[in-house]
Amino acid sequence: YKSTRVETEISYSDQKPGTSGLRKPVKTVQQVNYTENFLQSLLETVCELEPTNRKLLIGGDGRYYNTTVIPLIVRMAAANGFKELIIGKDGLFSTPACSSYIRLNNCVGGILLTASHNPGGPDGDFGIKYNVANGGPAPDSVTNAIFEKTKTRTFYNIIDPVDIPLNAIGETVLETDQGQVSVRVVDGIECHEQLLGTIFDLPKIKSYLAQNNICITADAMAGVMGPTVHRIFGDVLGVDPSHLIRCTPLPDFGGSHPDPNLVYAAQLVETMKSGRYEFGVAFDGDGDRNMILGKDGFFVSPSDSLAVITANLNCIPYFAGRKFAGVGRSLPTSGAVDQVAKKLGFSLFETPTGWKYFGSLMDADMISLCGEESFGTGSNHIREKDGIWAALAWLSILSTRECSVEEVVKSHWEEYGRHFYSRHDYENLSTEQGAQVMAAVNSFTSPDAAIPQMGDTEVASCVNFSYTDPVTGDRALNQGVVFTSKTGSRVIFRLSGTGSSGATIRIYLEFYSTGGEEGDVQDILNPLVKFALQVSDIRAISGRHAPTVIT
Ligand code: VG1
Ligand code: CO
Repeated sequence: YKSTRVETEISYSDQKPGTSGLRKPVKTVQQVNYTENFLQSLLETVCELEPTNRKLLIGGDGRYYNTTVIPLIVRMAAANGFKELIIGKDGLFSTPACSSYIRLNNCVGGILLTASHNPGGPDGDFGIKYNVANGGPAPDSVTNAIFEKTKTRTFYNIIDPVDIPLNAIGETVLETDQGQVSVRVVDGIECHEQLLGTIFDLPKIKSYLAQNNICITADAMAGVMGPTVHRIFGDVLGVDPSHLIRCTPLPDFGGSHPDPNLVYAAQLVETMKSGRYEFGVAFDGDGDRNMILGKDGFFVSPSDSLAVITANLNCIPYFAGRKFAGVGRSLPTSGAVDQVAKKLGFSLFETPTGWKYFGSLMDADMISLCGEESFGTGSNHIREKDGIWAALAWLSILSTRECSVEEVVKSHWEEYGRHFYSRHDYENLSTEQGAQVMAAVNSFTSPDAAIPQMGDTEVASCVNFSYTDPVTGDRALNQGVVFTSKTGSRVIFRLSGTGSSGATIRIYLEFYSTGGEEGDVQDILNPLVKFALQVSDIRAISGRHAPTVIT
């Protein structure tokens, strides 16, 4: 195979990776040289940062266009001096499985073709994300270096077309003018599955389910987790395959929006309401997110999930044998876990949104567990959030405590108080409208701004959140505007960094009660919603009367 340096006339100015990689409509990515422009910049950056290791993982969530781009990555990586390329069978590798594989097989990193929970198909989104040698998403310093190169690119390197059958496990050795390149197609599940087997007592969970006749169900939302769900829930835990739904990965996720929340995973919610199952879980397109439901559709908010797992570490064998370093949560994730950390004496870190900020804390052994309100939970076994890990963590708790999801959560609220929590998203505003809303709320950070009351309490502070990584010293500015009331309620505004066009404003609402308060979450949060509408003027600015999605 001969390599060629292809001179290009077009570079692109819009290839800045967001919260979790580059995400664009498929149609955008199909522009001339668009993918090549990004990939060459990425590959060069990797070679500059890591001069010797040339072993690269290539995986993805199975969405449309992945199988077109995978051979392109092989050809460009080979032409740029990479020596060992590992690809998941059928191009599939869930995000947590990628993280496991990179770590356990000493890869320099991995290119993950995923736009996670964004819809797929020819009219959907495409994504390219880079993970570094620790298995976690590339930090800002790396993605910024890639972005700088994309803006002025004039060439890319590529070898002659190759034919790698992605549906067969095995090795192909390419003889190139750069030397030999080994391309291996591997089972994308095995490594992750084995790792999970060392973390949990799966036989114990299996016998608990069998002995108590407990039915559980899982919905993979036609994303990449389906085959893993069949292996772990089906083969290992003995769940009848008829209870495992949407487990065949589809390029367009069956037309669904593969985001496991109450809106998009409505099918699972309905199934759970039948009362037939004690436990239900849904995963997103790339398998890193999870939604946990109990019998009759009892919803576990992701922020509570993190707090509950932290309070029940003794149910998970992995934590029994090691020192527990501390917990991390993203800024907008509720303070439920803070209460647990305080009581149990764990240190707590509040980071900007996005998993990449947890990686350095884990590498430095400062946190062992972390989570986000956006249905992400995980531990330091890898450097990504891990949907199936979260499901198994919950099943470990249920089988150790021998009680229901609802009992676990309600007893948690009794002990620690309850954080009523919701997120209101206004999707697809124009970029200008998004900027206007953020400017409106940001104006309250000025010391002489008069801030209205939040419900019947005064606002104690309004800050624009910035973060300094305690390990690397890296700074992240402008991560969200936070209003905190005198009683600890919070209203936070931020711009989403995963959309593929326009602007999405996320409004996070949190009210803490120790009084055993009950009732509809949205009703209880209503005074905070009113406050949010008042300070942001979002309805007038956007012309919208309601959020697009409430979770
Ligand atoms: C969203 C979530 C964030 C999550 C990110 C990636 O980002 O809010 O918590 O880490 O998606 O998740 P944003 O910038 O749109 O709010 V995933 O499952 O795409 O890898
Ligand atoms: Co995801």
